[in-house]
Amino acid sequence: NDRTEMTVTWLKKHRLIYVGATRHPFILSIRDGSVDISAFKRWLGQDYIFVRAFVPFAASVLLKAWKESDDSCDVDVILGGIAALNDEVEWFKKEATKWSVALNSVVSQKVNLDYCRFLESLMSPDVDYTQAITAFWAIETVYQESFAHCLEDGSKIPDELKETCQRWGNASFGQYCHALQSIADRQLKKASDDVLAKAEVNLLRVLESEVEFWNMSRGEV
Ligand code: HMH
Repeated sequence: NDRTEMTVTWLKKHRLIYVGATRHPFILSIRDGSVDISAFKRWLGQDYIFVRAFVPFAASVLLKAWKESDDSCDVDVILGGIAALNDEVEWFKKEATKWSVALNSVVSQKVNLDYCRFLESLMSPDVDYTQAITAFWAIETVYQESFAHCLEDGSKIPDELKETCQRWGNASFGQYCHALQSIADRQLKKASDDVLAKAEVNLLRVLESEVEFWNMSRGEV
């Protein structure tokens, strides 16, 4: 089996679910301007909770890169991601004020709790760097692909949602996702069959969780 660009092979193999995660009706509604503002506010509150759990996960990936990677550049890429998360947390607070969402009284929905628990399971020292970086890449990439699609030609995003789309859809976030993808591909190339199988299962779990997260934002679960 050819292991060059394993991530590309997997996204082709699991294309339906990937498209489901990156072209979800919620995202399409932002793109065409028909988005239900109460759904957007629900997403904002829930994603703030998710991002707060994503920070320690990112820190765990950084730690694994430092311990297990042959290439010290990995740490720099991940550190850049953590720096962006710092801005992101502040942005959520500002955005919540703008939309009158009280972040401290948002209750985590089941889908979000399950996703955050999955992140926590990936923080375990028993999960190796290859598995962790592959999941990390997938999580960031779903948002990048989704919001970049909102910004493509022909979109009718409401002005007050442009900043949200820019946050994840901008070109430099795209480059960061590509850097994560190269790292994941390099690690997957030299992984054992067992680790490879686990990384693929985790990828599917991420994609399913992302679809559920958008569904939840639309009030469907
Ligand atoms: C649910 N997935 C979810 N939230 C996010 N903020 C990201 C991915 C990207 O950081």
